[in-house]
Amino acid sequence: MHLTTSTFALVASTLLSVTSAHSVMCNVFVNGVDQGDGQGKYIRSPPNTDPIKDLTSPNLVCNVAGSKAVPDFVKAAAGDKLTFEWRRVKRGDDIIDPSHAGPIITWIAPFVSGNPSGPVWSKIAQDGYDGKWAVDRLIAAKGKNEFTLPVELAPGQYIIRQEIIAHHESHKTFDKDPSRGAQFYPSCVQVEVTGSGTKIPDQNFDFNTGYTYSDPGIAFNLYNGFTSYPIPGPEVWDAASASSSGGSTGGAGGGAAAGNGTVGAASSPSTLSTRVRASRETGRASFTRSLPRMPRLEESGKREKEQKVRREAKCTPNPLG
Ligand SMILES: [Cu+2]
Repeated sequence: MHLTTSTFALVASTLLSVTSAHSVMCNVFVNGVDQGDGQGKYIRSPPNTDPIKDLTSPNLVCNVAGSKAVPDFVKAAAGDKLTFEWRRVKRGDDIIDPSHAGPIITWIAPFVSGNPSGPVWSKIAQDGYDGKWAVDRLIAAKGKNEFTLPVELAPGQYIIRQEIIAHHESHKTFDKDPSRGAQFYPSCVQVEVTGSGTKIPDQNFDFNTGYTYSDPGIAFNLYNGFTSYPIPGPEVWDAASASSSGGSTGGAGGGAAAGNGTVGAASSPSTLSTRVRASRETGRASFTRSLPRMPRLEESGKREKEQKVRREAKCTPNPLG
């Protein structure tokens, strides 16, 4: 089969627009106050903006760099309004290609320095489709998605994971056709919560088992005259009705056996973060490593290339506003 030059150009430009049409979270606002560029600082930023499509991958949780803690935490109080900003590469760019129709879902889990995989997540916000998609609203809001931290949330360190799920290729699923499938753009932010709340999120959702290729909110056909969209996962966590964390038996994140005969937890820590840390360190040695060093320029060429991508994806303030 012969392709004309113009066909080649069309194909090339289509590929280019697709590969450059992704999005990445850049920074966070707390009650409208910009917390500054968060990439690699308080956001576990991936080295590129490629989507995750394999539902069994550990990268589905916090993207490809999600198992590495970053140095900083966003400080916010329970009840504060958080705004997460997404951009294609950097501030001042476009947001995300409108073809990437889909929901934006926000989750929380107790902080761990490693990959927060397993049944530790609770949904705290979601936006799907009501004639317009969450992604349409994201674009209209110049890349910003707002939600409120539950006022009942117990103080401590958490990871807040926000994902865009793009459905432009999810009429086929990744397990059947790896060139297709729902595209997940997960981004994880380290947040230290203050306040006098007492509730620890307890939905215990596990992305690697809770999200499936048969889920109608994942195997979703955008080109079939749909009128509604079932957002995947549980309903938003009902903090007001959740049981309080007070008392020595309140294991954070569900299944964590905090305080059960382990040295680190013996003193009945008073905050979520210390309790979680105690159970992790005593139960799972792999989580006890110290904070990772930042990538170094003099390391391998591959690392340099990743660094270059990361630098290009940095959210430098836009001088034009
Ligand atoms: Cu994309």
